[in-house]
Amino acid sequence: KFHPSRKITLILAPFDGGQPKSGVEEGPQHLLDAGLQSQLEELGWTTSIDEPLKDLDLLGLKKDASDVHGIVKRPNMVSLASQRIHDAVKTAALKNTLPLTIGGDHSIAIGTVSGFFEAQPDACLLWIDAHADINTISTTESGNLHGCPVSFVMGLDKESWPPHFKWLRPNLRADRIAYIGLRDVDKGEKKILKDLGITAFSMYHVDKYGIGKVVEMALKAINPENNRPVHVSYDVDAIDPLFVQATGTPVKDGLTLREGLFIVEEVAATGNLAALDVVETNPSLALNETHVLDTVRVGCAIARCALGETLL
Ligand code: 5AB
Ligand code: MN
Ligand code: MN
Ligand code: MN
Repeated sequence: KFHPSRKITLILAPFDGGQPKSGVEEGPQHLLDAGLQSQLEELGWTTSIDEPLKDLDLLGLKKDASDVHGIVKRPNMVSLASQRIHDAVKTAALKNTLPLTIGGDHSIAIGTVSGFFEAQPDACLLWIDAHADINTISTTESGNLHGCPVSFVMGLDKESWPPHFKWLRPNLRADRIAYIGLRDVDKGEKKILKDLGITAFSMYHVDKYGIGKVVEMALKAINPENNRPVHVSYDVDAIDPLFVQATGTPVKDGLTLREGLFIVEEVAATGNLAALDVVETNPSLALNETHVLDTVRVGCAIARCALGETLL
């Protein structure tokens, strides 16, 4: 319904500054090499590629030990990258194309979510992840900004923000986000989720209700009339490491591959998917080539299922 044009803007975000492990910046190229673009075209989409981080490379944006703000690592690098991605996503959405952003680490969602919600203020967000990524500058113990994007787009603890994020205008409300797949949530994050009454389904809920009911409840909470554009931010570590080995922060006891794909199949069926991120594929962390191929194939499958591929 939101995309009668069936046009995708593929936004490549080869970025690793939100966490310490290198290799995650190779994610986008691996998905492209695996044929992502032609797979989406086969589903009836036209695709064009936008590479917002090419310019940052030209600017010589590298991991720099002096780029710190208290415990927070690389605020300047993350801010510059996410601002560029914000602009790319917003522009793609305003042109009535569907922004599909391929990461890169999950800090880039500071840009994807804030940019998409500027174009579509009525949107809602489904965050598929083993982690809640809602640490604030005050609660983060790692200082890695890929654990913080949700708190930024919600404007939590804004007084403590590194000055680099002055450009960012928080635009996500607590009643417009729901989580599925959680199983490694920090103490401070649990308190935030509880205090703000955020809809969150952990693996406990998936076991208790089944994935079908969980997806139904999640969508009902953030999109009761099924009339809002849906942004899905999909961290591949939501899926069990049995299927997704090549990722930076794997957590056992996760979604099966079918459960993981079912979530986006259901969103596709609503007709309201309007933006998608697929992040945290890190080919360098695989033990062997099969693991790389498995993980990259899962990344492509998430995108295909979200964009309309069905089993029958
Ligand atoms: B990911 C942790 N909560 O803040 C932190 O992979 C992990 O984007 C964050 O979900 C994981 O460092 C970030 C311990
Ligand atoms: Mn803006
Ligand atoms: Mn995660
Ligand atoms: Mn994440």
